[in-house]
Amino acid sequence: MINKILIANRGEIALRIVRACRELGIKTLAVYSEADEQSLHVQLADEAICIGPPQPAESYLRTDRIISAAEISNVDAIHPGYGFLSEKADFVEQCESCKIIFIGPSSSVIRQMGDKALAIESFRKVGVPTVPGSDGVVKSVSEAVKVAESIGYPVLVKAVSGGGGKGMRVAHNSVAFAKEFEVARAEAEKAFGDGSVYLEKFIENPRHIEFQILADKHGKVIHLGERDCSVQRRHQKLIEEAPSPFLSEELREKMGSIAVKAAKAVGYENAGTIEFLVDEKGNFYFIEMNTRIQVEHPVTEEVTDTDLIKEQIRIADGQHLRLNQEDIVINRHAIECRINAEDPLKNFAPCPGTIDLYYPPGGHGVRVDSHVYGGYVIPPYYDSMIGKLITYGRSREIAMDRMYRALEEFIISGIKTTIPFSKVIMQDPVFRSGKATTKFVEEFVERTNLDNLIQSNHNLE
Ligand code: MV4
Repeated sequence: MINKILIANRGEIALRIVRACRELGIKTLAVYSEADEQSLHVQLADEAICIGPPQPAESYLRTDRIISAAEISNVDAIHPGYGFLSEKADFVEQCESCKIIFIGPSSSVIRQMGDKALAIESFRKVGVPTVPGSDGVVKSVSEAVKVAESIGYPVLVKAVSGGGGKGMRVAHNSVAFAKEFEVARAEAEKAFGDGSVYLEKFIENPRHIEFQILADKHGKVIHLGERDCSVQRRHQKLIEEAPSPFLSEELREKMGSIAVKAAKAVGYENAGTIEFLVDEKGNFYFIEMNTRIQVEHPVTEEVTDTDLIKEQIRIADGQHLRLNQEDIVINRHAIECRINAEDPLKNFAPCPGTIDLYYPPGGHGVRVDSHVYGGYVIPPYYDSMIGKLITYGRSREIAMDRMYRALEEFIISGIKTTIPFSKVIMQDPVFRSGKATTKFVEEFVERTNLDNLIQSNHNLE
């Protein structure tokens, strides 16, 4: 039985985990850096231990200090949240050898899915549709050119250790290809210490649609439908929603059952996400599996009425999934806007500093997941997301109108945020029509006079 959990994270997700534990009657240990002493999760956890200076490499990534804290405080399990140690197979191995439950899949599945080419191969073998491309890693330029020619341009070179868009290069013809191939390999070597790359046909204007799955330790796997995360800027998601406005019920069922099949094939356990690209014609291709809880999990929670963090904990505790696939009936729509401390008028430059006023919105169909408050100082050491605003209702229309209303109500002063930007998107005809693809934000920024819109929409200061 899990009695106490160490939360190896910070910010809103750490607070989210504290809340789930409270409802389950599980004690919590927060570990925090010197920059996060005033954070809400530190104050709300039952115990807290400082694990070092602000820089992540000196605190949230220090596995030695985190394992020591776990042992001193006698915790049964560690919840890694997202980012930081959540997908570090070596850390999970350490937990396994110390008999501390890692709330997530096994180290071996994390390792397998962390190698993107191996993940694709594992799934392709069992009939999951993947993008036409190389059979795993391509070692030499001469071999790569041959494969690229047979795929047909444009071709994308991707890093095996990449993900989230890092180390990706597109080539539109054979002349450009040799150069992009070498650049991608050098970038991958520099960023990940692993220059291995693989090739895929470049899918133009895709949608990013990901399926949430839950798998218990007893072989039961279900999916909780999809999230559409097409509204991204430089591989940072800005707005996510569930269900996708693009999928037909037929396509949803097909992709969902394939996601379940994929998870079963690799012996997956705990919560996970199967990412697909979907083209204009409705062809879909597996690209990556995320072996963690994701930032955007609340939209799935709101449309399926589940608590994914609690489910993760119960699964890690060895309990049987109580949910059956038939229980997952989605008749609501949810949208999430990430609230980042960034200035949309200065190319989304981070804006750390002190939050002066903080009045979050409320009312029917509104959820705010955030660790901040009036007077909170946003440290400059971490990513700029300071919260998530989620709205939901019986239809997409209602969820969007509610989001606009909630954004309008949201007061955060003292720093710049992405709130006004999201407000403009909520009124945009392309977004409202449900036709946004991964090209949307770029095109939107180009055709929109943000100066005018943000000033006329945002009468704070
Ligand atoms: C692609 C692609 C087109 N074709 N793969 C970017 C992040 C990483 N998870 C995968 N990514 C892409 N892979 C093929 N074969 C286009 C993207 C892509 C993208 C994907 C999802 C969301 C936003 C994106 C923005 C640019 C490119």
